[in-house]
Amino acid sequence: TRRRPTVSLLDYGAGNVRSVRNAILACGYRVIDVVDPSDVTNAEVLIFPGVGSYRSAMEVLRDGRGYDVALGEYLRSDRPYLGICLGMQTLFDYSEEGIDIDDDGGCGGGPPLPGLGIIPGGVVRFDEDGGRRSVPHIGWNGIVPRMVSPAMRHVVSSSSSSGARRRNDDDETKEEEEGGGAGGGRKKEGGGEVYFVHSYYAPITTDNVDWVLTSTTYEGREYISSVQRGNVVATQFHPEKSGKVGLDFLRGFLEASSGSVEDGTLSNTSPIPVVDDDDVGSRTTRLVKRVVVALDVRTNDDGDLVVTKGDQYDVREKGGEVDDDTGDGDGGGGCGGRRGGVRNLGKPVRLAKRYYDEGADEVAFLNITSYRSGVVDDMPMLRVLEESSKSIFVPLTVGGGIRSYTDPESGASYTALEVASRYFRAGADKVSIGSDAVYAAEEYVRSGGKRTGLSSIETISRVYGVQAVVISIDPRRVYVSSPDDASCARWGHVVVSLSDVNGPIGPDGETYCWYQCTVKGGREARPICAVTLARAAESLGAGEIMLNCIDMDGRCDGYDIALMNAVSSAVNVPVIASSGAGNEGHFVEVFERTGVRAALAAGMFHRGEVEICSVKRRMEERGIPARMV
Ligand code: 1PR
Repeated sequence: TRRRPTVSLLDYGAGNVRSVRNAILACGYRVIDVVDPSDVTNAEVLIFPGVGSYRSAMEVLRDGRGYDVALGEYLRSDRPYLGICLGMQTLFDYSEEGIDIDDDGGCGGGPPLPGLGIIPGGVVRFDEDGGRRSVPHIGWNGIVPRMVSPAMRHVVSSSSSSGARRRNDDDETKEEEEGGGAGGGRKKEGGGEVYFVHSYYAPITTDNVDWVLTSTTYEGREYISSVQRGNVVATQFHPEKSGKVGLDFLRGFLEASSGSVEDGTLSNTSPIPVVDDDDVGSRTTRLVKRVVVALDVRTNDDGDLVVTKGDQYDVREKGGEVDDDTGDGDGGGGCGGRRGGVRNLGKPVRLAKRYYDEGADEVAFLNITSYRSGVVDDMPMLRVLEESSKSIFVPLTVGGGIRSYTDPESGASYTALEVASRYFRAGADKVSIGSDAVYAAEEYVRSGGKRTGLSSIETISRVYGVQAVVISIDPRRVYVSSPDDASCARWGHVVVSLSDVNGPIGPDGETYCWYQCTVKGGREARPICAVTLARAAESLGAGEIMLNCIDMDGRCDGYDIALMNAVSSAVNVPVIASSGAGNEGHFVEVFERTGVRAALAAGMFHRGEVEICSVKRRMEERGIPARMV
């Protein structure tokens, strides 16, 4: 048997590399950290999971200690290397990421930042041609192989494209054995998608085409999704976040590297071109619509951390003891008085792992009692993330309590960035900001659109990238009788019509409403509307919007279509629809009728009423792209 080489991990502390580490461990390899440029020189296999910004990555490599020289020599001598995301982008000659972007999306000037110059060409922004594309490109997309290499052999057979989707033979056999399952013998589609999250991309040029291992299409633009030459492999996508497909890719790379380390034939992983250019041109990939599961987490009356779920944000059983829980739940459902214990729907890590196995594209943990105290010392939640990230290889979001905070006992103060950093180090890929985003947006609007650079949204996105900052909006309907309601006009609230949507209409038959933002999990109403908040948050640097609706939460009546439309048409960043899903059809409806790019559900999955795979099957039947597992 081959000796497994030790993997050296180049971690410069800018984000979540825990999941890369966990993915390598899950493949059965040992990991050591690079702490000095000589560790690069002496590495058997080097993995560079670039996170953060291009500028911060290059600054670390060029900080005078000699990482750039050591890495350049390592790469030029064709030693086993896997770069991920920025770890691929830094291989190019330059990136435009360092160039300031104007408010109108144009380049504000300044030269591109030089990279390592291993691969000819540069890295440019997706909306470089006038801001038509939504950035960042977040989610699961296909990859079209242009070559076959040992690292890719698991992936190539199952990669997807809308024009000529390939099928995985294993899937076919299994499906036939199962007699077609609920699909009634329908051939399985999809599979093989991998997870992307980036705003900049490397175009294919005649100078770099012989490096291109796979290409991917995003909103009509074909670009380089992975490269390989000899033992140097790099991916724009995140294998460590791409479920089983990603782990197979990583394992393939590590196995191929084991051979090259052992017998000294350093180029034995060279890829073989399999697809000619004309063929590739006709095959485009597509971004699937994501199915997200949310786990509302809190401590129950016995002190255990449990997954719970409310109705209109009230998580207590109806009836039972007098609630002495300092107002918990009073805001959402307006249900004070006599209520029972906190609903316990399971243990967070176990439940999240089950959803990962069943095909969740993303899992979000929300600490719903974070309004009470600071979360810097929130060890249980940090442990949930640490444990989850060992066995869950899709993106993990954590929300609740992402704000600056002073510990009342010790008097120690923490910035929102410090709080977020704790969660990133524990394994989160994104943080979701609720209440603090409302305050920041109000300030932004009050100042006439000035960015202070100090808000949690700005500070966290500057260090970890916009894709790492999700804004969780908790609005409640305020009914009005006319679209021209005078007070809405005065405050700039966006009024929508409810004549054609799910859920209740106003108590006096009103068929219009605006969506009032709340803080502290629905306990306090604020003067800003959800659309204004979403726009302001995007301007401040949010990369995604998780759009709840207190009126629809837990009702199983479907999403608030009017709200989803109002917000998704007002911003360019992806919107995740949330609150109200009760069956597969609700997912189809929100994807068909609105511009949301993901849909989230909680209760229906926790109660075992609907399975993730049946949601996705229904989506595929209706022509909505889904990641089939
Ligand atoms: O304000 O930054 O500390 O964040 C607090 C976070 O906790 C916010 O993301 C807020 O949405 C969440 N939260 C606070 N209180 C509650 C509660 O339920 N009492 N949960 C709460 C919000 C909304 C979704 C829910 C969907 C889908 N939960 O997570 O899972 O509505 O549910 P459904 O499919 O069953 O209808 P901060």
